[in-house]
Parts: sequence; structure tokens; C-alpha cells
Amino acid sequence: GENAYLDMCRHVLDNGFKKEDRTGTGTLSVFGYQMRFDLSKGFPLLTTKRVPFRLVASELLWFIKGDTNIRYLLQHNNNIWNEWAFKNWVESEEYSGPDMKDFGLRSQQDEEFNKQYQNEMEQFKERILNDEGFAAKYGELGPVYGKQWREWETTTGGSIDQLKDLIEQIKVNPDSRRLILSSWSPEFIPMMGLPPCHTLFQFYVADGKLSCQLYQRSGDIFLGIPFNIASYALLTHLIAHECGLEAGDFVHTIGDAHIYTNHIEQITTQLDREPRALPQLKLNSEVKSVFDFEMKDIELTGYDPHPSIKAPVAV
Ligand code: THF
Repeated sequence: GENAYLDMCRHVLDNGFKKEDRTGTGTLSVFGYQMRFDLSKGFPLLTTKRVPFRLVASELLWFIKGDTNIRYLLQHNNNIWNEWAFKNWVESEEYSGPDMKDFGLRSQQDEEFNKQYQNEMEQFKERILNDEGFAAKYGELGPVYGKQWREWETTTGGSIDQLKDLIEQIKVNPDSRRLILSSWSPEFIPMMGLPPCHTLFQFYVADGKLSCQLYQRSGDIFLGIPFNIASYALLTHLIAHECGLEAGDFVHTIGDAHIYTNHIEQITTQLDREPRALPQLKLNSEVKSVFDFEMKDIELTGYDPHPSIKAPVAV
């Protein structure tokens, strides 16, 4: 079940160090934490609050496509990366609307500002969707996950399709201890909207089962981690499906595991709830390649979660 996640929440609430952070929000934080999910026991989408699986799946397909522009996400009604692109837009020369400096914090503290912000964000989304030139310039997050997964730049001017190579190696060399994909490319970090939180992952094959371990340098326990667990569980299932393997364990190792101070009330509410049975994942058996999956080929059954719990995202 999801007890590994709930245990981590309790552990950080009880033992977390009060630590300031880049976003100015403040966190309770521990360094180094590991969870394990046996994917044969159900799909690890939390039931103690509703986690929007459609958003998890469309974000993963976006990574797999090698896309780094939020336009695809908006076309799938997925708003989880908007703030990072919006930041580039409002800090650009071309932007002439009201000052949006520190919009993340100010939109929570100042109702009048929040109205302006919501209005600017709506206009921004409209333009990304309807204006291709604008989208190419301001929908772009830089060389983030999709780019590093599919088109890692080499010193000789070529590129490496890490994901394709990884899947190939799982097939031809399943005992390998080098089944690794890294998104951490020091040269490109300064150009990214946000340096990758999911820094590196490794696959492992034993007993006909495919397992995955993720090293996540930084984890937002309330908002991000539930997404991240589901996302890597889905990736593991997709690759296992292509390689004719069963899904094994997902091992989630986190560096700075933190609860934002403005999420503590929400987490406390969540911890009071009784976990329910995990849902099951159904993949369209007619699709063979990881690269051919679309939203309609990915289905979740038996998901009956407690209601969603809203919380502001730190930018
Ligand atoms: N930054 C921070 N502070 N937290 C993160 O989780 C995070 N991400 C990505 C990049 N930077 C981050 C973005 N991923 C939500 C979920 C995942 C995100 C960002 C936001 C979120 O708000 N989820 C809501 C539902 C949102 C909706 O319905 O539109 C939720 O209740 O789960 C870590 O990958």
C-alpha cells in the first residue's frame, strides 16, 4: 500500500529540521530517505487524497517524447509546469503587464495581486496555445528532462538518446549494472527553468521482473512526491511491457525530503485518513513500444481515493 509514503510524512513532521529554502516559503526537511513500492501489489497512486493520474501520465508522455515546451501539457489540460514558463515570460523584455516579481509568494498573501496574477496567467496560457511563435519562445523550459532523456548533447556535437539506449540494454543485457539514465548535465543546469529534481534512475532485472530506483535530489513531499511515485511506477510498467517483463519494485531515494510549512495542515488532514485498496494499471496490449503510447492506451481501474486536498505550489 501507501504506508511507505505515510511513514515518511510522519517521520519528517516529527524529525524534520526547520530549513529555509530558495522559494522563501520555509520547510521541514530531512536528508536521505528511502521508500520501496512492490508494483505487483497494485499501482502506487495514493488513496488518502485524490492524485490526478491524467496529469501524471501526460507529464510522463511529454518527457518520453523529448518535449520541453509546456504547450503539449496545456493541450492536455495539464497546468503543473505553467509557473516555471510564466516566470521566464514576466521577466522578459517583451512583457509589459503589471509587475509579477515573486508572484508565487505574493499571490498567496495579497488577494488584489492574486486577481492580477490569475488574469496574466490566463492570458499567458491562451497565447501559448494559440500563438506558435510565442509558444516556441516562452513555452520552452530549456534543456529539462525531455531533452536530457532523448537528446543528451555530446562533446563532439552529436546527441545520445538515453531512453532508447536504456530500453535496448534492458532487452539485450538485462544483468547489466549500468542501466542508468541521468538528467543531471552540469553544463546545462544554468539554462534550465529548474535543475532536474529527478536526477538519475537505474533499472534492474531479476526473476523476470523489472525494478527501478530513482535518486531525487529534492522532493516536495505533499505535492511533488505523490506525482513522482506514480510517474516512475508508470515508466517502469511501460518499459516492462515493451521488454516482456513484469513490474518489480520501485525504490525511491530522496536527498532533501521536505514538507513546505504551508502544507503542514493539509498533510495532517491526510494522515488522519484510512488508506484504501490500490488501483490497477491497464496498458493497451496492442501498443508495443514505449514511444507509441498515448493517453488513451493507459488506463487505471479501481481508483477510489479520499477527496483531493488543495495546496499552493512553491515556485
Ligand atoms: N516545485 C515544487 N515546489 N514542488 C513540486 O512538486 C515540483 N515539481 C515539478 C516542478 N517543480 C516543483 C512540477 N510538478 C503539482 C504537482 C506536480 C508539480 C507541480 C504542481 C500540483 O499542484 N498538484 C496538485 C494538482 C494540480 C492540478 O490539479 O492542476 C495536487 O493536488 O496534486 C515536482 O515534480
